[in-house]
Amino acid sequence: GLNLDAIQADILVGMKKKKELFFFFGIQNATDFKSKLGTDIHPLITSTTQILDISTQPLTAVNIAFSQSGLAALGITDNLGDQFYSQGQEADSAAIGDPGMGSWVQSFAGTSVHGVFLLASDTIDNVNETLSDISSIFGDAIAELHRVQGEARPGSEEGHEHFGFMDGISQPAVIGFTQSPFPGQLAVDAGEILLAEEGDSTARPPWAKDGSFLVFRQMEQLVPEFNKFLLDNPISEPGVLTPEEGSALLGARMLGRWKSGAPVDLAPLFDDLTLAADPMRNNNFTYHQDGESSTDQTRCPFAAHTRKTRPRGDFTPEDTAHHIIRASIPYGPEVTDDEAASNTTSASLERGLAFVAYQSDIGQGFRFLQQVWVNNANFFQAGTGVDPIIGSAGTDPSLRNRTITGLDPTDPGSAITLQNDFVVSRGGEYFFSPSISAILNTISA
Ligand code: N7H
Repeated sequence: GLNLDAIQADILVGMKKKKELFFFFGIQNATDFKSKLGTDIHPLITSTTQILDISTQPLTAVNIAFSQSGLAALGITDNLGDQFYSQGQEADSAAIGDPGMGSWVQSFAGTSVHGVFLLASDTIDNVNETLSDISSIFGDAIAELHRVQGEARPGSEEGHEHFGFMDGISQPAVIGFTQSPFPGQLAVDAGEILLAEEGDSTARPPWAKDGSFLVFRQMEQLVPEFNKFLLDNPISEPGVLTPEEGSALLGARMLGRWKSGAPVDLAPLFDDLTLAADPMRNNNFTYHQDGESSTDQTRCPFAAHTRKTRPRGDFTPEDTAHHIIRASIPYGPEVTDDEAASNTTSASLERGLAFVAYQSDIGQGFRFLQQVWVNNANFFQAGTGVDPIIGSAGTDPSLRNRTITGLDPTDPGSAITLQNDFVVSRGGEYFFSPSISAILNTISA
C-alpha cells in the first residue's frame, strides 16, 4: 500500500469541498518561511488518511505546493527530473497553445509565483479564517500574488462546471490505492501519479517520493457565448429532435458526455439520467459499441473533449502512459440575466474552471494531452479537428477558426467551424506537491 499519511490529501482523492481557495504567494524571507513551515504550518497540512475518514477531516483542509522558482528561493537545488516543471508554465505557454500572453493573469507571467496554498472547506468563512491564521504565522515571510476562489455551483448544479456538464466522473484507478475500480476505470501504476512509486523510472531525489506535479490552469469559460453557439447550431433531425434537443445534442457531442454526465457513446441521441447516476455504467464504454470500426463517430466524435483526453478503445490495448488525476473546481459567479440576454460575458465578470491535474511527469500527463491530442487537428485521424472545448488552433490569430468534423451524427464527415474560443487560458503555473514528510524534513530544513 501507499504511504497515505504522507501523501497530501488533494492528489489521490481530491479535497471534495464546496469552497476551495487557491492562494498564490511569493517567498520574501526564506529563513523565516522555512522555520514557520516546519513548526506551525506543517501540522496544518492535510494528509490523504485524514481526508478519507470523516471523523478526522479538518474544518478546512490545507495543501501546499511549490514552483521551481519557489524551491530555488528556499535553496533547494535538487533536480526533480521534470524539464517542464523546471522551466515553469510561462516558458511552455506557446507549446501548449495559449494564444500569446495577452490573456494571462499578470502574476502568472514570469516565475514570481513561488507556491500555492489550497484551502478547502464547506464555507468561505472557514477558508478565510484558515488563510488569516496562515498569514499571521508567516507575517512578512510571504506576500500574496494572486488568488482564485473556487466554489461548487449552487443547488442542483453542484458538481457541474459552468457550461453545465457534470465533472469529475472519470479518474484513473491507482494500483495499490483504489480498492475496487468501477467498470471502465483504467488502472494505472501509482508511479504515473506519484514520484518514485512503482512505474516511475525517472531518477528523483529520495525526498521527492510520494510527491506529485500539480498543473494549475485558470481557464475562463465564456458561458453565454457557448450557449448561444449551441442555440444557433442545433443538430437537425426533423421528426426526431426538437431544435432544443438538437442544441443539447451538439453540446453533448462536443463534450463526449451529456450535462448529466451520461456518456454519448452509451446514450447517443438523448440524455439518460439513470445511466448518468449509475457508477457501474456511467464510465463503462470504449467508443466501440457492437464492434464498430475505429473510424466510426456516429455515437461520439473523435474531437469530443473526453475522447481527445482519453481515447479509450481507439488504441488497442488502451494507452496507459498518459493519465492525470483531476481535482478542478469552478470559480466565479453564475451567469447574470444581463449576460444571458446579451449572449455576452460581462467585461467585469469572470467565471471558469480552476483546473488542477496531478501526474508524475508533466510532459507525459497534462502537456501530452493538451499538445499531442487536444490541440492536434489530425488526432485521432486527419481532419478530426481540435478539441472544441479546450483545443487551441495555435498562437497565430489567422488560425483562430477551429474546424471540427464528426459533430453532426447525421453527416459525420461534415465540418463545423468555431469562430471563437469558449475557453480562454488565463495562465497558470507548474507546481510540485511534496509529501508531508518532505515538507518537514527537506523543505523546511
Ligand atoms: Fe476536462 N467540461 O466541463 O467541459 N472535462 N475540462 N480537461 N477532462 C471532462 O469524464 C472541462 C481540461 C480531461 O477519462 C469532463 O469526469 C472544462 C484540460 C480528462 O474519459 C468535463 C475544462 C484537460 C477528462 C470536462 C476542461 C482536461 C476530462 C467530463 C476547461 C487536460 C476525463 C467528466 C475549462 C489537458 C476523460 C468526466 C475520461 C473530462 C470539462 C479542461 C482533461 C465535463 C470546462 C485542460 C482527462
